[in-house]
Amino acid sequence: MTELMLALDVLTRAEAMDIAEKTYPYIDAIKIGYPLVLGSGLSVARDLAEFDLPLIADFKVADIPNTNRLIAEHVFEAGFSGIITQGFTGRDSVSACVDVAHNAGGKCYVVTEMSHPGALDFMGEGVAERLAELAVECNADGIIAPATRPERVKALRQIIGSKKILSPGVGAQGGSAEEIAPLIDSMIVGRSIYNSEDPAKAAQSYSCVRDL
Ligand code: O7M
Repeated sequence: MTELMLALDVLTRAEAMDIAEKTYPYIDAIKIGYPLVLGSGLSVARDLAEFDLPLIADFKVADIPNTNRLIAEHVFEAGFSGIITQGFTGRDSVSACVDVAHNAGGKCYVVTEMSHPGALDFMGEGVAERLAELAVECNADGIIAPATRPERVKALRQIIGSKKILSPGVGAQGGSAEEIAPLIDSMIVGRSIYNSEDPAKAAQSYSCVRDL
């Protein structure tokens, strides 16, 4: 089954709680990042805990190992169950996030190739494969790979085996839910749900592709 992860990139706590309230029966996890946390504070994680879903911190952490560790400790103390880190900072920085996550009983995911067109300026074929290898070597729980390029997801799957693939880019960025669902473990969807006139119905429609 392909899970549905809501990218809750709204700007206020009130909007976040409203969208989560409407969609939680149809989603498997919530991902929040800078847009919501800078608008509402890290404590929004505690409010979202009421929906009893895995909560992933998407700060795409990208610093030296000590700073990564400090960031990751804040994240897990705040109540998140997972963290997303960049991989290009190298194995010691990635390992710092993985270690804190696993010590807290949480998960760590590594960005390999991003979903937008500009990602190919630096992160395309070759680099993404190396980042996926690094994710495996560092014992990360999975990778982020682009729903906008299913053929790249297939290539990265060869490297990571049964580790998780979390994939953004469906809907607003043009990726097809039906095409990507069989290739991944979790589909990350934001605007097509939270900007919809009926977020519950939109989430439900994405959750229908789960079993493809
Ligand atoms: O469905 P959208 O386009 O509104 O939102 C997609 C979400 O996925 C949004 O939170 C992005 O920041 C995130 N994302 C990408 O869109 N592309 C990537 O390559 C990586 C991410 C991401 O989640 O990285 C962890």
